[in-house]
Amino acid sequence: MKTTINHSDPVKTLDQVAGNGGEPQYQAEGDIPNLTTQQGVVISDNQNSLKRDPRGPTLLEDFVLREKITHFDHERIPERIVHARGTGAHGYFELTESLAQYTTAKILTETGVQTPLFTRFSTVAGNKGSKDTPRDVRGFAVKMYTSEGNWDIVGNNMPVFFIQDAIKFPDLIHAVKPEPDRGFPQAASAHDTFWDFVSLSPETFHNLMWLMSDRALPRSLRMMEGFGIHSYRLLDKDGKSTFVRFHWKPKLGVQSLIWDEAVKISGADPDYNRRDLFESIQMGDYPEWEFGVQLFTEEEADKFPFDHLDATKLIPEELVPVKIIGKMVLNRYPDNFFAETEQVAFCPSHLPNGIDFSNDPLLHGRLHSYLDTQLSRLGSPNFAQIPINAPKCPFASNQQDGHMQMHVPKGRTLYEPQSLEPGKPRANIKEGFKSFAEKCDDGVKGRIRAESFADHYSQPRMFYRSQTPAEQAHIATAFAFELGKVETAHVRTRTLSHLINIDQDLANRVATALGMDLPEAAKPQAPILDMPESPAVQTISLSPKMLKGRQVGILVGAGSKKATIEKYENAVKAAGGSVKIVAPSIEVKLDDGTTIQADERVAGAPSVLFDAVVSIIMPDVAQKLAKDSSTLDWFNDAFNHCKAISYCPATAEFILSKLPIEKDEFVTPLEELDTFIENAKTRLWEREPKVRDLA
Ligand code: HDE
Repeated sequence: MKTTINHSDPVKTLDQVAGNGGEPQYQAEGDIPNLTTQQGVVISDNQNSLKRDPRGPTLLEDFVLREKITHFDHERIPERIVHARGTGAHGYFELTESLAQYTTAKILTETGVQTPLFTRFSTVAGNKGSKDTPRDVRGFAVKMYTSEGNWDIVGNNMPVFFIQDAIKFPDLIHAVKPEPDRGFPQAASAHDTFWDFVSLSPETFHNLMWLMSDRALPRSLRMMEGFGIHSYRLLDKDGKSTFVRFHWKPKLGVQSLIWDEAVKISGADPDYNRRDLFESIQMGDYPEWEFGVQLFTEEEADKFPFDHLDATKLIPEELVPVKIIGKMVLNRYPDNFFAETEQVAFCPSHLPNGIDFSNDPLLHGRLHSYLDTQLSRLGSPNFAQIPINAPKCPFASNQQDGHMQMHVPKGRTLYEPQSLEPGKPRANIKEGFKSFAEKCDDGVKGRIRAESFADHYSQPRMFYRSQTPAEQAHIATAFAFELGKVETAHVRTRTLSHLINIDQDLANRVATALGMDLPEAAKPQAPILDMPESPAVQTISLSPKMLKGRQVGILVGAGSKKATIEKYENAVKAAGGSVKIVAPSIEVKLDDGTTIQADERVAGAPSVLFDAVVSIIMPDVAQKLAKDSSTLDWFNDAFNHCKAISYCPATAEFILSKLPIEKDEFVTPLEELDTFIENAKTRLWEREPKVRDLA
């Protein structure tokens, strides 16, 4: 609650220059610096172009106007082909347990050192201006500026990918992006071309299960797990290899939105996730993740009932536990979105000596793609010189010329070997990057998919069967929603034919919701296994019961009791949560005569933006608000989204009485503050089947 209201305008008084059509002039004065052209020439008038006569024409001679407009015309660069919409933050990585036994990479062996990093989160399908909360995979890309060169872990918030071979990637993306003839839908997989492609590519079904689950609707970027997905190698000083998969585990646990909530948030606040990241860093509540590794040998991998080189397979944490060895803290929001978040260039091929690639064919395609895409996005082979991309360790290469060289390199030679400049950098066989000396069997060249990649249903089955009943219902409902948007009947039927192989119950639920008969099951290419359940793939059980990171909306109005508002505010904050005050107006006079500034008007801050809601209003305000549909939605949605509601007598009498809100244990009167605080830490999932027709 902000109690001080300051009505004075902080902008300095402006000089009004007479005789200029009444247009005000904003002139530098005192300690305000001069505005200049890009060449440093001081600009005298930034409001009027140069004219032959006050009423025109405008003169071509006006270099100030032309420079300004020309720069403006070129202010956009191509957005990323995928992952166009994103946000990021600076922070650091700190190793807590050394992996010296497995690798020579200092970032994984020197404990206690804080390595600077930049992390960018993104959605995949939508364009740069799309919403934050579609049903989608989220990108989770981390660039660590290690003392031995940049290390980019370019991962996602799901541990598997849709396809096994890079050659299918352009088709996957063309299928999910807006359909080429009509140019829609934006940021949505719920359309024919996507389901047509995936139902013809059964390898996609494991990732589809994750996409239809709550993991595709993160409540906050701070509440997402991150996965490097592919197997990589760690190499020790003797060149011995250990396979590794990388994991980021959020300190706030994994928390998700409900689909109906996500849909409404996309209208109320399309920047929901990026605002949350910005605000949490501004508040000093720094997002944090543990860094973990799954380590395994080639011999162990040979015994897995799947091929770990196949990116559509996860390694169950119950089979190979995640060993926590470090942490990431994000503690600084970028100063400039374009310079940093937009220009950051991640490449899975950026890694220091001691870490190496596996033979995952999807990874190999990526090693080409990212460098290639930077050339067209950033427009120059010198993109590594942009501050956000530049290594923070010494670097020297013979790649010098090209667009936008920012340095002035010295010397006569630009080649190696050379003998004219003995002091110039050379390769170093001891410290330099070494690839794993892999023995290659006599193979047969060809466009071949390994037999060991043929099982497409066992892991999706494990995923579904590992979920809680609420999550299984969400998955089935999401399939029904998406397929409900598919116009072509045979695409829906084909999708059902795969779901039968995953789980009969799932297939039945989706078919019933669509009113369709089940077709014959698709023919599996390999036996389907009943793998042990893996609780680690759930969402709800990974959501800790806590208020930290969660936000409570308090509805107040004229005459509301200041002492009660403060009591609630303090209790929420003491439990680690944050508060936003919502009111019918921005300035609100309370019972003690003081005026406070609300954070939002009720019409601009629907309850979908909060994790729990409180209402402290007087009878006259309640009577008025009872006629306002956005206020009625405020309570109705909070109830339908299984949230805790704390109400005052006036709210109960004039508002709740009009709504189909059942007073269950999460709908409590104001006096029960402690109960509300406990409830606000979670959702009442048992309420969901009463308010929503789940598949
Ligand atoms: Fe990407 N991906 N990808 N991807 N990807 C890009 O690179 C690509 C894949 C991921 O915040 C592009 O700079 C191919 C898997 C993230 O800037 C592009 C294949 C995973 C980001 C590209 C994949 C990812 C990208 C577009 C199949 C998880 C955003 C812009 C072989 C492990 C990074 C860019 C950021 C971005 C290609 C598959 C994650 C076109 C060809 C698997 C997080 O190069």
